[in-house]
Amino acid sequence: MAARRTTKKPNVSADELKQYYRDMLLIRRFEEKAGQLYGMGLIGGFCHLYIGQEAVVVGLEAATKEGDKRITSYRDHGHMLACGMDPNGVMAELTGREGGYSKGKGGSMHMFSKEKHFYGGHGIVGAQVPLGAGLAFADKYLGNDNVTFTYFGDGAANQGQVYETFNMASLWKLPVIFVIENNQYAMGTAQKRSTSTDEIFTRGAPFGIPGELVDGMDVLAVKEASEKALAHCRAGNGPYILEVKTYRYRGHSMSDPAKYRTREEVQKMREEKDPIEHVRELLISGGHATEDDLKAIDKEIKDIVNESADFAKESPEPALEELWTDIYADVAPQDEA
Ligand SMILES: Cc1ncc(C[n+]2csc(CCOP(=O)(O)OP(=O)(O)O)c2C)c(N)n1
Ligand SMILES: [Mg+2]
Repeated sequence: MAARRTTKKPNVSADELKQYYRDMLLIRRFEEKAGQLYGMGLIGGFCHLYIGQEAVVVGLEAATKEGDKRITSYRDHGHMLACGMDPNGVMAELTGREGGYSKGKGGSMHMFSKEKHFYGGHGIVGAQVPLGAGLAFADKYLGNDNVTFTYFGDGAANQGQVYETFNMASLWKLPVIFVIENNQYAMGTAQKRSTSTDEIFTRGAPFGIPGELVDGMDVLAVKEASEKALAHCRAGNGPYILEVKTYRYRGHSMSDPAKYRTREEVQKMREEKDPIEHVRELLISGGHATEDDLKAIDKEIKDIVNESADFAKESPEPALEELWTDIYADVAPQDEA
């Protein structure tokens, strides 16, 4: 492994560090498996992998409490796993099976979990941003101290509705953290070709929303930023922006050969900035884990992912009649059993 940046000493326990390793590895291996199943024709439609970006969601989730909410774009498998959704249900949704979170009718971009406060999964770029502010509005209205994480990409950050949302969120002091997952590309367009500034986190300034830049390849830096942003929101100070700089190793989606960047660029990131390798090094060099301990974790994760793939293959296709269910909300809530 090539030399990488140093980070300050971890200010978390060995157990927490191991948990981040486990959580990031679960996302990595899950996504690799999803890529394989896609290649085998078992997953169809759109499928956007999160490989490379794992430290973003794991670091942010590490500081949350029960009741906090999350909403994101189509690159959503990592967010679901990090908030505790069942890998079997996520994988089975990818293969379009009955055991999936949307009974096999939603696919990669359309899964939800009320229990884990995960509100999707949205295919329209930027659409989840005003919805995220709406979720935060509900919590403010109810008078609790929950916070909503509203994730979107560097490309989405150029959308008009983002700024309408910034305005209202600031005006109403909504408890929302806008997380800009800056993976430096919007489909095939590099940030410098599409975006007027390389400091997207400053774009809340005209609305009075503080923002900061975070190293998204360092789970500890992300967790620290999450704690600060959460404290700001829970204290009733309104929204906060975190621009989390990261990188996706794979193409935009499974159908993208990623010809707009060089292999060397990707390789360099993998070798010098990989977020999982980073925590592995901290664990070993700090004497918190041995190679054998990490091997045992790798095996544990592999088993979970293999089980999810088996479940996703064995779960039946949705019955034909299911085509006509879950479409219109024609039942008043009190009529539902
Ligand atoms: C309103 C809208 N315009 C265009 C698209 C096509 N599209 C899908 S993803 C994407 C790029 C978004 O990039 P970014 O926000 O950086 O997110 P990333 O894919 O990098 O996570 C585009 C243009 C879309 N889905 N919705
Ligand atoms: Mg992007």
